[in-house]
Amino acid sequence: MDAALLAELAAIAGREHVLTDPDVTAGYATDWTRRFHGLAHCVVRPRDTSEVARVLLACARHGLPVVPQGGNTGLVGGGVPPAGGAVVLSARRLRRLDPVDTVASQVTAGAGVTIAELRAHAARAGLEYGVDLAARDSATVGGTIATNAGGIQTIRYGPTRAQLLGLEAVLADGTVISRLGGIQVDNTGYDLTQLLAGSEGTLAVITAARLRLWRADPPTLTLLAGLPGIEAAAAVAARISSLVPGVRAAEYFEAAGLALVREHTGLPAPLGRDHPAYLLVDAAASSDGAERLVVLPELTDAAVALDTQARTALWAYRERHTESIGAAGVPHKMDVAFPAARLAGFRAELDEIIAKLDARAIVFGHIGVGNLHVNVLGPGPDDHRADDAVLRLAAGHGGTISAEHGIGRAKAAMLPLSRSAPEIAAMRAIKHALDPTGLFNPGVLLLAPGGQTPR
Ligand code: 2HG
Ligand code: ZN
Repeated sequence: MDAALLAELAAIAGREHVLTDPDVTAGYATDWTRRFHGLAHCVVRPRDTSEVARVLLACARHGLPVVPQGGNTGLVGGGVPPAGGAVVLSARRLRRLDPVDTVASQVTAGAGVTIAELRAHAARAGLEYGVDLAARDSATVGGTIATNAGGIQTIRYGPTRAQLLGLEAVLADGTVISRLGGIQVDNTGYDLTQLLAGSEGTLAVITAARLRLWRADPPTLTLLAGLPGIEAAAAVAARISSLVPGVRAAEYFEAAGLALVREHTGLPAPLGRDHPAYLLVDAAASSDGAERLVVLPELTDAAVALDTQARTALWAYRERHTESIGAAGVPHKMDVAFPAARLAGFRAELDEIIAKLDARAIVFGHIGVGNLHVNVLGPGPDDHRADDAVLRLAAGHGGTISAEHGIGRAKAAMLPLSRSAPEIAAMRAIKHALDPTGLFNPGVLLLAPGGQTPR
């Protein structure tokens, strides 16, 4: 890597915040799944917005692309550099965390604050941040905005973009756009905040955000039910939502995933007997809500937990899926979503497709919002056949190829399954207008011109 650029970056961020030792940069160049890795020329860790701007200008001058990265918990290769190399701009030192505005129920947080830190900060003020996910201890504000992360509370509060009141971000030419005033209704032209949400680091580096907080409404009831299949799980989830107020999560997993979790964690069987499918529901309901639920005729084998310790124990069966699958191999992760009525049709055909590829699929997810995570184990990291087949099947059943993880590098070639040619052309026009030289995240979301052809 260009010694002159290294010297410039060191002058901007300090020598100790420009990392070049391959043993250290490897952690920034490989994603959480271990499926995606590339070449980090170096990792630079600016400490504020003006350093970010200067880093971008220096990289642009030297013609090196920049990959913005938060907690590196993404699952589609969107936050790691490509094989051709890039400078990784780690946002983890952007740790501004303002006092909570309890009158407006808002807070301003830097991109490098983790979701767990933000949630704890809000809780100390008696409020709640609407997004929660298993990666909460590492996933950052900036990364979850860039990917429009969902998580377990999407059913209640919507995805990350629904929490956003404004952003501060640095564009490719080093200019800063900032809307951190927290105005709830602002109808003054293009909504740049929402444009950057879900843009996967392809348009700007997000440095801070103004976020909506909610009146704390903690779950008081967790129910785990064993059911005959996905159709029953979707129907029971819908029925529960109509019976008890405040459903905060409606999650799904299956026997194969449960077996992996138990093997990995040593946890005992959760219910009296085994079932093909399981539904886990969190609700902010009182104990009479629990009484209303347990008499549902569909719930022939279910556990209800009312205290934190028992609730956490039930959640472990769902939350520990990702790590347990990761312990069994390098998974191919698909993150698809359907209208509720189409879930069962997709699920019924999935096994047949996977069996043909001599692989196995673990299916779980946020059934309350129609989102399934299909994790395929078996194929090598560069074998795309399972990805292609599952995503095509999803599109054929009226689904989307990404509900909450984004497109990243993993699915850029498959974007036409979910977006029309005119939509992709409009996205390219936006990309070109904001990042004319292609400084940010080449090959993520939109295939690089002249790159690999759509599959
Ligand atoms: C979850 O819902 C995350 O736990 C990760 O979105 C999903 O590992 C996955 O495929
Ligand atoms: Zn998820």
